[in-house]
Amino acid sequence: MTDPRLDALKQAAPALRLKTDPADLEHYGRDWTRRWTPAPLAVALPDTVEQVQAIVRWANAQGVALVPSGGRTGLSGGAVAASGELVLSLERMNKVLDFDPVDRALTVQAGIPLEAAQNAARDHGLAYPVDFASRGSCSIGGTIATNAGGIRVIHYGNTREWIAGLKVVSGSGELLELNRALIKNSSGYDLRQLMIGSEGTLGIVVEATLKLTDPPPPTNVMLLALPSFEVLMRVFAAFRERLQLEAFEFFTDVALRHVLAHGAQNPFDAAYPYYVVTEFAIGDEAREAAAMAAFEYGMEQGWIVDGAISQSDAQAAQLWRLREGITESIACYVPYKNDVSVRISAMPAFLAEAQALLGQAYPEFEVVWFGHIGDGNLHINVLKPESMAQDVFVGQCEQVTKLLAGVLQRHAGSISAEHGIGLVKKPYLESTRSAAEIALMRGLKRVFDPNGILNPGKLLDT
Ligand code: 2HG
Ligand code: ZN
Repeated sequence: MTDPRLDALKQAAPALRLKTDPADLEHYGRDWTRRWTPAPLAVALPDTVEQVQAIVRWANAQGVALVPSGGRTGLSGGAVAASGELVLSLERMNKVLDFDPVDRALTVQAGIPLEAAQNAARDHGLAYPVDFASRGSCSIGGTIATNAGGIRVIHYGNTREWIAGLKVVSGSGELLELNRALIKNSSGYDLRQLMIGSEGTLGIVVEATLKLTDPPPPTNVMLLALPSFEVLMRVFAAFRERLQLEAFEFFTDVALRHVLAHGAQNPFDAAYPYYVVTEFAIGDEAREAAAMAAFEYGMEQGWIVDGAISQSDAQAAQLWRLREGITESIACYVPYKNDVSVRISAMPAFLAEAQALLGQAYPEFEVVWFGHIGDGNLHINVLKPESMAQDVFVGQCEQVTKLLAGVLQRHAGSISAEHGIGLVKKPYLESTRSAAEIALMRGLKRVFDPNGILNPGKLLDT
């Protein structure tokens, strides 16, 4: 017997695809956090904006919560459906709708994978520069929901900088056309920017117009070995002063060991405690000389103890794998993830305090440090010992995160740099946002989603 609410949905949108098989419910009900047991009511896979609107109206009428769903590569539980929600998957709405060479803009449906949008931009001789390791699986809608960052923020900024316009279905089912891809538009509140990073709690993004830019310059990739954590920000300052950086990423020997165990190649014969992968523009002699000068300066200062430079695209990809492969290589340990940020200027003091705290708090757990150090963003993954129950492990990590949130607050940082708050970071939101801000956020939620059907319990308690 089908649920009468689903019968009503079929009547409201007869052509809508619905999935209710247990395997589908499990697949679509979880994201990469793997902490919650998926338990959605069903999965809806609309093909059109009208179907999305019909689902939202039905959800309001029936009092069913909706979980907007893209590639579910999120790491904060933002796309988890564990309480009888309807998963609204945008995966069938995955097309490029328009390219405008004059505007240098690409209009896509929200379910298109990031990599497919990047490829479409490249086919037109341009680039969509937001980029990170899950590019093949995540969706543009998901990157908008979290204001995703990634490995090129240092040069290009976050997703927020690259969204010219959005079509969004609000919590009451209206279709909003936000900013209509205008460059200049000083006509009141910018609701497009409000939607970016709202984690599916204010509206469902159905279409986006992406700004495109010139293709990236020719680049080279260097792997640097560093003797200590303390020199990291000095190396960054020296490289940023001399080079046009496209990326500046850091990881530890612990991270490297995991990636190597997953089949990556180590260009060094010796082991070192800290590493940087940096990509920078080349193309003329001056730039190439500057890269060598930065490296030599770091060696002279004793801040760099070894280095490797890519001689081909294949070698560049090999060096990148050492950094981009980290998340996958430790996924089997169901890590507890921190994704924190401070201003770059606050990084040295924050790092010293965070290292002291975590060294003391986690004497028995393996802790993997890596991240977008050039943006002031660190990923600190704590690995669960095999013999420890997941809830005991998470409970211990949550106690430590409270202390880490205190350190972040003192350094005016953020508990979520780029993964979003979702379910995982919700208890610590007050460390980053003031009570007045949170009250305003709640008010906005009520305006856009009066019946609280959009991703309830994510980001804010309902
Ligand atoms: C990355 O930078 C992603 O590779 C994932 O943001 C980070 O797994 C993580 O903690
Ligand atoms: Zn990251």
